[in-house]
Amino acid sequence: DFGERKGQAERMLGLMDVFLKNDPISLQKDILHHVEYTVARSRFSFDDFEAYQALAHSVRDRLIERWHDTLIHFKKEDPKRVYFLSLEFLMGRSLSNIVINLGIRDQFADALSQLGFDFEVLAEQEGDACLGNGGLARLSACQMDSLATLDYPAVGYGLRYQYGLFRQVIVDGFQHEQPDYWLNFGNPWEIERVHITYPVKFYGTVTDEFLNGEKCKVWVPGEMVEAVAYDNPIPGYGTRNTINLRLWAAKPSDQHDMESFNTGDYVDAVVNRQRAESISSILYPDDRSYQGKELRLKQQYFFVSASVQDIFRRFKDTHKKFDEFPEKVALQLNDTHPSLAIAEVMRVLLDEEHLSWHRAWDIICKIFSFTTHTVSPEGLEKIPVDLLGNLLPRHLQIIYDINFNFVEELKKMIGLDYDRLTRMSIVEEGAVKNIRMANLSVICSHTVNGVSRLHSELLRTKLFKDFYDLWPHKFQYKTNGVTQRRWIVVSNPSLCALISKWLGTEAWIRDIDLLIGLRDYATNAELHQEWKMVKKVNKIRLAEYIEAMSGLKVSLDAMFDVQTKRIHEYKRQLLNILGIIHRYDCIKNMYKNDRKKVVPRVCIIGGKAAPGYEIAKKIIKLCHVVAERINNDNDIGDLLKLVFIPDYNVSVAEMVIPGADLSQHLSTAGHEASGTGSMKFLMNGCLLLATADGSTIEMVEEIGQDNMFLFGAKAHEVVALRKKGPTLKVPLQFSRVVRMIRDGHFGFEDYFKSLCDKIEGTSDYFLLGADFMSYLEAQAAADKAFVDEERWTKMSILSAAGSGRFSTDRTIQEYAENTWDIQPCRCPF
Ligand code: OX2
Repeated sequence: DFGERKGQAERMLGLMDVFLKNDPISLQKDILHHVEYTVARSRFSFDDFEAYQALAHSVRDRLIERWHDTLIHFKKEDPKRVYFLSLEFLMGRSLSNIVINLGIRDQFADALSQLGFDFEVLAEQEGDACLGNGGLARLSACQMDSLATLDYPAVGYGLRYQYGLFRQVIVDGFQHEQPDYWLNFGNPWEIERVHITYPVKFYGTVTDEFLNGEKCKVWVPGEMVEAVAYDNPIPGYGTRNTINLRLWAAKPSDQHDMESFNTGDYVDAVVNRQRAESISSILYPDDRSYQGKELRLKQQYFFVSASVQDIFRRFKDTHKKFDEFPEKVALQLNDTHPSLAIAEVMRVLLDEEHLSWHRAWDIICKIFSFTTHTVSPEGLEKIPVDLLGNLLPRHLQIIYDINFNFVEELKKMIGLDYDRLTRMSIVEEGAVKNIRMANLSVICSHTVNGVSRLHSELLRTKLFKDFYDLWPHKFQYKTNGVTQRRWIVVSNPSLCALISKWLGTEAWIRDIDLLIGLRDYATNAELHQEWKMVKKVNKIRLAEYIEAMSGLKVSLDAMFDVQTKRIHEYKRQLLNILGIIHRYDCIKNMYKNDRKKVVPRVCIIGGKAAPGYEIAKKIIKLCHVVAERINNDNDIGDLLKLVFIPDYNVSVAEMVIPGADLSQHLSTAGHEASGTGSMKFLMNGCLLLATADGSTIEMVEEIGQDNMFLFGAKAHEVVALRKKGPTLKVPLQFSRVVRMIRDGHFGFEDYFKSLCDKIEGTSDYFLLGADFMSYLEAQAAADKAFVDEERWTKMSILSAAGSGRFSTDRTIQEYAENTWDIQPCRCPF
């Protein structure tokens, strides 16, 4: 107790400096101290990796100071907090981001150079934390950065997977997956909280019991696992606020399964206990379909249950009445993955806190908000009733009860429209009975958000039309963003310096709207010179990477044309490759003189295919065989090169994006909910070649159609085009390139047959044939613009200048004001 130990506390304070110092000598002392005592190497002999570890620990010490101050401040102020529940966070590396947000990067760089080390070299020693698949997971990471920077009282909750997203290695052009056991080299950014643990229950039975004369449900579990907290402090920029990302790891529980120890088979019993850890062992590598997998469901409930217990514990520390719960708690569901939280909060309120159904339900309706990232009905999560009932018997009962009440209410409102009632029910009837997680989330949340304006429109008119008609007020959207701290300041330091110089301030790093000021200099010759220099520096960095990786030397005068994202049919990497084959074919058939007019290109493709996604894997192989052919054709030289970048992840993106001239976003309109890669390219002054899909539509409004290369069918035209089916005329150019693949021009014709079949005739669901001419025209327009350097540079400046709307700072501000109803809570310096 602090009161009793007040004397000692004062003495302790006197023994320590109030804050760690950031002058060069103090920093060097700190680093050496960590070399000697944390890393346990002699300070006279340590390598780059050990230096990185010591550096990371010195940074972490400073991070922890602010984190403590923030947590104490939040505790004192007791504001309403948002709890951000997400099964995936794609953090990438942390060091550079943290020192920049703490404002001590240059000090550390100086201190290190005096010790004979280079900050950038040490930063490269860090591995990526890949606890997520793609857009959804990186969005969570960017949003955490903005929550901290904008001083919002927020806590992120997720899972601490031992194996992150698989590492992609390419062998003979084929993707192979290798495990990413990322914790092998330690993780200085997390703090293990051995005392913050919660039991998580699974299986078992539910019985009726009487408590004080009232009937209540008691869940007797069949298995118990312990959730241990690992805290990851997330610093804001330009503020002392440092918030917490709490990730849960599964450990065997001491409370349960002691029986099996008494039966005598001690070794088997220990091995059984070890199995508990498998719950948090692996991230599912498929970003959209994991239906009916028990382990996946266990992961979902595991992290939800631990988080909910943590939230209740924090609330009950200072509050007695549950009616105050909605004034203090906002729960954000990042897609349906955490939506068991609804049933879990309901269960705790009913069975453990003994609130009436009416009071508990009232609380539920006030605290949950749901964001969906999905466009297609097939992408919506369903859980077989048998599976759920077996693993979480009490939750299934609660979901049934919620559904019963909902359907009764609905009947009163819409009458006995059975089709509609069937569609809206949480329970899907059929050969396999399923729980529709999206319906559960929509019914129980006060707000349903889409991730772009178009996405929201599709939700209201298609995916959730029945619900929109019933509750129009629930539906909002928050166009996604990315954080400029990571995607300009960390990844493109030269551009960052240039922007600050021309705007005369660094304030845009917190206030992104200031970027618009660059418009005033869009035709300034001096800026043009400097802007081109920055691009060149970044292209050199990328070219060196390509050479180191593949041995291929690429020309810096060529247009660097990039498409990096998960491989999906709807994202149409295939359209890109067909376009490249077409370009190759055209060059081959040109007279020597005409070749002089060709704009040289380095086409760069990168991305991972889900391990079980055959077609996506074939696309990767196709890219390699086409590259092999083109890159080894001496007749083509520097006019065209094709490179596949293996193992695309956050740190690779940080290098690729600043070096791109053009970036491609080719999803069939109506299929990309938002897209966030495009925002990163845009901020880095890269021109976009894109369909009018997801957030691209809003980008056109910000930077103008003249500054982008748009092509293809619009979302509302896609349905009609598909209906035309066999009567749709496909251009000859398209048939010709597909024929080249079929005829074995690149080899492996048998292997690619199914790929070709998928895009010809009526099976061309993603409309590659229909959009092909329009795509080639957009490519030609990009070539034309590129040769006019002045025009290109102006377009590039205007792209960056107009990218302000696509910062997560804006997204988070909108969530805070219109969805969560929370206020900033700034920690005094
Ligand atoms: C992605 C969406 O595909 C993408 O369009 C969006 O920008 C991103 O989420 C962030 O909102 N898994 N990943 C996504 O959706 C799902 C499901």
